[in-house]
Amino acid sequence: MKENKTRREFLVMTAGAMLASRAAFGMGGRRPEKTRPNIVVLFIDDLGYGDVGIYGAKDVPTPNIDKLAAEGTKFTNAYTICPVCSPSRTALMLGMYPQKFGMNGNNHRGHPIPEDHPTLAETLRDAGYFTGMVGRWDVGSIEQGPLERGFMEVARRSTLSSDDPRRALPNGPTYMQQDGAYWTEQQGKEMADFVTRHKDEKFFLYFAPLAIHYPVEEVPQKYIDRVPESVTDKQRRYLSAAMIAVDDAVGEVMRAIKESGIDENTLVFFTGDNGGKESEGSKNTPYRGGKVTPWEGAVREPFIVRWKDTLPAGRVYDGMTSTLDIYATSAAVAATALPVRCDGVNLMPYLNGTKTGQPHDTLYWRWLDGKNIEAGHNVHAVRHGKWRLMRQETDTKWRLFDIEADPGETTNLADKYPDVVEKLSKMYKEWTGRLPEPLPYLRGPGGRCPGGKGWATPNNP
Ligand SMILES: [Ca+2]
Repeated sequence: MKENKTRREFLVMTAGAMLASRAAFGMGGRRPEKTRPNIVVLFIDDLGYGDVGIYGAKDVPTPNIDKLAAEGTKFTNAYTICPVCSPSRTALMLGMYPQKFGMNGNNHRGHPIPEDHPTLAETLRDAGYFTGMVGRWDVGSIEQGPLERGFMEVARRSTLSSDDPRRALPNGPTYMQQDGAYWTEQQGKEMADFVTRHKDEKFFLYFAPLAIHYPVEEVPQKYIDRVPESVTDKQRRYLSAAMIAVDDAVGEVMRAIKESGIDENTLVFFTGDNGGKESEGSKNTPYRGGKVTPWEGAVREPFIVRWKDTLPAGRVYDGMTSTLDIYATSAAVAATALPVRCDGVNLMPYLNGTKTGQPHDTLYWRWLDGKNIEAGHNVHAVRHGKWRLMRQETDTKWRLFDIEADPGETTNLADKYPDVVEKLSKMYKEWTGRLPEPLPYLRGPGGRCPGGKGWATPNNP
């Protein structure tokens, strides 16, 4: 990131951003340093709506995540912007629809993100935050790793040696470290370590574990032993065990935050990058489908926000929100300007009751991974009010669902409500009409994360 470009973009402050900032703080200027919170984003890979206890998963014990919700706000109408990883992660890090610069699917992975678009890490770093990442990246080009795009520390991953027999696992080894440690468990310790070392600074911590992405079969037996006996499906047992490990990691970082005495001054987000993969044992109940499907379960996500003593505890919020809002909310609480090209909304006024109505009236999806069109990998969708309009590339007509009355998308209402189809399809056409042509398929590796073990910094990558 070129410093001068960053500053130029920061200077472009809209009246809206200033007002939102003032509304969030109930004051006219920059928030006093002592009340700007630390920001923690817990972004779980392939997290199904039905994979979290507080969201109805009776077969997955997630006491630490459930506690986050009990002490904060549980969202019931929250979305990610894509049914697959890379566009979703890019949207989180840039606070905008990546379709606005041509990225529409994982096949666009590896293209650079615009140099003059500061990432959330760059924005918070420039606002005085110490920025750290634990997990995977999958944003931008190979040259745009997390250390190049705003993170000051990145927990390095280590992998098994080439002669380790566990390499024989299908798709593995992915979760096991060279010393036999389970990566998700190690990452919980790394988060706690980061919090403890930076408790006296303002920090931004981004946790993006591979879990609960496949291959969940690598989960150690000690986690499988904690899965309720009532879970008899083998794959669901693996997935539930992997989710228990994620929950432990969430517990680790929350313990470190509380023990460091910064509990009331830390804003925590918890959500996932896309819906759960059903063939891996995930559930997206009550929604249909999951990861890499055209259905609601691909993009509806658990979403929890916790800020002790600033936001009320135990609240359920049903306003429509997006992962895009994490950037906007973070910029507001950090009292820094939101880049004008961002699409998200500052959620704080909605959560503290100073603003009513919907954060978003309409959300759009355009997922293009068209090498597999027959499998439904090209999806166009609009959510507006209670309606979900959706069309796969192979469809000749739009499908329309009342997603509130029919979360399982069992009844296509397109013929019954042609006026709604016309209105929403027109809105979609106007949205896509403002987008550039999709980038060529590249299917590159995305941004790299440093190898080795321990903490990497720009001077020690
Ligand atoms: Ca994913």
